[in-house]
Amino acid sequence: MLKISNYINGQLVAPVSGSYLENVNPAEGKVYSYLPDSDARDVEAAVVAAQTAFQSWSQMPLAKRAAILLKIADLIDRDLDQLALAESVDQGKPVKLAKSVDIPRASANIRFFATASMHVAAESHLMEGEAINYTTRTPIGVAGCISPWNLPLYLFTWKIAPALASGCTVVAKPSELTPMTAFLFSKLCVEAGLPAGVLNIIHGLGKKVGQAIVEHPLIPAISFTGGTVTGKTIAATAAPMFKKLSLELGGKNPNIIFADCDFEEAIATSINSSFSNQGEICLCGSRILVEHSLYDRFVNEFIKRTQALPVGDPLSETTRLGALISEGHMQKVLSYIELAKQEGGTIACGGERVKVAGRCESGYFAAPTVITGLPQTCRTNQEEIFGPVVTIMPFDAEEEVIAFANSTAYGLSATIWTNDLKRAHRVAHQLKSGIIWINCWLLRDLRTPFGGMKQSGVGREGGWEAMRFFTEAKNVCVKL
Ligand code: TXE
Repeated sequence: MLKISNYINGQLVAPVSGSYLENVNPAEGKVYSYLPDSDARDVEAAVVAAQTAFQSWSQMPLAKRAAILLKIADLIDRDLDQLALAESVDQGKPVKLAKSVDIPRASANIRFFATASMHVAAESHLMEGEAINYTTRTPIGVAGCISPWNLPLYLFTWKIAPALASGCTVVAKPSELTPMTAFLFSKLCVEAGLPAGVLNIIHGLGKKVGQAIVEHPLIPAISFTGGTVTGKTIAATAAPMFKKLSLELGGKNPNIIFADCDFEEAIATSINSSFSNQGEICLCGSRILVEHSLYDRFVNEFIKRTQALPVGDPLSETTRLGALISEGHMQKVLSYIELAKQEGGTIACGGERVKVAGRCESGYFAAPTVITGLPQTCRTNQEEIFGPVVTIMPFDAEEEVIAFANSTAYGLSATIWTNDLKRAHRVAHQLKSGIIWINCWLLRDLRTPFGGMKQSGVGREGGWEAMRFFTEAKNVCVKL
């Protein structure tokens, strides 16, 4: 069976411990490869390599640095089919989704930041007749990038691309649940001629490898996407060391449907925003709030379409929902459905594990689930489930739905469906979320700030926000 390697100082290497962890194909519930069970020793070797490489990488002419990154992006496109298949097998998502979204986005991330780096300009502030200030932005050094399992290569590249494009070198850790595409990516880096040590990828557990990266005194910046609980641990470790932190955490996003919306668009997009990637996207709208006069019609149609969604083999072209990431995660999702029942909710459809015949009979599949009849304050409506489970609740007034939408500890994204232009802006302005979509969902311009308020995170990614994160500003004041 394939053994995945770490990527340190330009070489594909085994972990120092010599130990490996099992990597499971979630659609089959079977081990299909092994990944390094790395520890602080591997991280140390990676940091030494990254520090050594920093000197030349940070000083390389921008166009040359960008050319290497663009070459990597081209190689991702060349290997689209192979990478999409690997992502689907490793993660459980439909291969069709990996091919149309995950992998194209990975190369787009790299291209976006590689070219952006050539457009960076310094700021200058003139103090009339007195002095001139100019501000330089220099790469911060070795950046630590820790990414999750839901959109593996997509989010891995979203973090490392701005770091590398800014001139930082990187020690990165993909999720131990989805190491495969990062491993294939490391081979593409070798092929593209990325200088040794510029990017180092260490596989293994969060508590060992992730923690060692966060604790390392020579890594001054940590960019993390994952759960809010892990985010808190990382912040607690990094804050006393005065590290720069970018945290993209969970969400419990409201999807607000006013009665004057375009019904067909609202319903079709809401099906996507509820169940894409099995609901394992931090931006999924998990609380659907529908204006009373439209409520019955919306719920009936939503349930009908949810029941028609094909759940099954991720490798089938017709599958809309593949497998959940792990048995543990599937149990967590199912336990929230039980909780919803205890809290007085009605399971309008779904609510159970799905058994898929044949190759996938032991896979971790759950039916897309719609729950009604719950109060806003219950745990089901307050906690992130991160699976194919949505609740639908009615509302009467605009002020009421704004209060409902803002009632959780999270504040990542929100969607508003209405044809009333003034109301759309008014509501958007009052929602405590970092990302608002009006009459659309997941329409992403990579230049825009990306991130959440409250417990959904700290800082913003995207565009210049990300480039600024990986650089240090220095102001130079010259007396005239
Ligand atoms: O993620 P973790 P988990 C949410 C979702 C999910 C919950 C828990 O609700 O059910 O989080 O998922 C690394 N120091 N999201 O536990 O642990 C880990 O190895 C440093 C939302 O699987 O946050 C992995 O690489 N790193 C989310 C990464 O953190 C540590 C996407 C994320 O894993 C670490 C995923 C430590 N102490 C889950 N412990 C989103 N925002 O999109 C773990 N890691």
